[in-house]
Amino acid sequence: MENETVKKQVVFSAIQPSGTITLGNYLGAIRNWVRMQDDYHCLYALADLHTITVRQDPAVMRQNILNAYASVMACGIDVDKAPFFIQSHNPNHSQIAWILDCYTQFGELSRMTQFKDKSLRHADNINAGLFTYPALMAGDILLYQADKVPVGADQKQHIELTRDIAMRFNQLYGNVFRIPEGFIPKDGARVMSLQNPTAKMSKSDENINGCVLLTDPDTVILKKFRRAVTDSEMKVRYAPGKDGINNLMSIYSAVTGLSFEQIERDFDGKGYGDFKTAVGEAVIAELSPIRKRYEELLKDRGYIEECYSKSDAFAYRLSSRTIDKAMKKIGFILPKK
Ligand code: ATP
Ligand code: LTN
Repeated sequence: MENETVKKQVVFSAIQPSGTITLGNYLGAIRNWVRMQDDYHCLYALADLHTITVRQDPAVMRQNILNAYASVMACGIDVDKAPFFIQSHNPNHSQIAWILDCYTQFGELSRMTQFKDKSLRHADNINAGLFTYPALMAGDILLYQADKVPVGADQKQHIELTRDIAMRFNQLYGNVFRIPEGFIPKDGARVMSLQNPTAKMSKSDENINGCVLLTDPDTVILKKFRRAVTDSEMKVRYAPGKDGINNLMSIYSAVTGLSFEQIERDFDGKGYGDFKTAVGEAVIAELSPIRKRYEELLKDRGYIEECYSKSDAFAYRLSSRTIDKAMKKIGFILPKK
């Protein structure tokens, strides 16, 4: 009874359809999206507007959007509890992004590590969108008055900036935006590449062996773990400098719930080969049912359309309240409804 009177907090997060969803995206973000569905008012988005900061092939992009939508659903999102919409279907996102651009400083955007990384990787196309990307992301979150934003550790800096923008706006105009907090998991917040364990596992990594995809068949997952780069010590223990083993232990701990001490005890006297196989099998146990649901969902385009259409409408209604309020406070005259 007491619980019913406590207002549920709002959760918002999004993922870019920039390629096939990875084990990193799942452990760092989507697994928490699913876990939070019952205890919060959750709302999730496919951040397709963000993906055009990097040049996309139109046909591939269309396919990526549908595939990413189906993948996230397959992880266990129930759109009746947690609407999952497509960002570009709600024009309030582009609208708020422009507004927030005017409340975000050049210096702040210049300090974003993701901007620095991506401009190095795409030196031939350092466009204005890549630079102002964090203001679009801030708008996504602030439109829904979110309290919590479940993301991986790499997004922490963007969430901090979102808070700063919201506080700056509120200071000028009163209480328009709720100040959100990042919600970063204890394990799995930063899954590293299996081939280069000092770099983040990423959808857009060229080295396909470093990256475990949600769509990889079981045999491929096992092969990728067996080939994972490790050190020459041959002892399963978590220690500075053992990036490869530390990453495998973090993944194993995130999927089995075992502590590092327990893992060290269980693999005492065993080699890396046994450990890599165990990690691969534990990941297969987690991902294989998701892949099967994903394959089923992809066959039902009508159902996918139904899910995003009702989510789009919900997101539009909810976000219109915030955008109207923000625009009025700034001094715009709203159109007659
Ligand atoms: P891209 O390679 O296109 O930059 P990405 O794989 O980094 O994409 P995003 O769509 O930017 O994925 O991120 C979606 C969510 O997944 C975010 O919450 C992000 O923090 C999380 N995430 C991404 N990579 C990892 C990772 N290696 N470990 C943990 N979480 C991650
Ligand atoms: N920038 C994010 C994706 C994203 C996002 C958001 C995450 C776009 N809008 C709003 C949380 C909240 C990324 O993961 N690279």
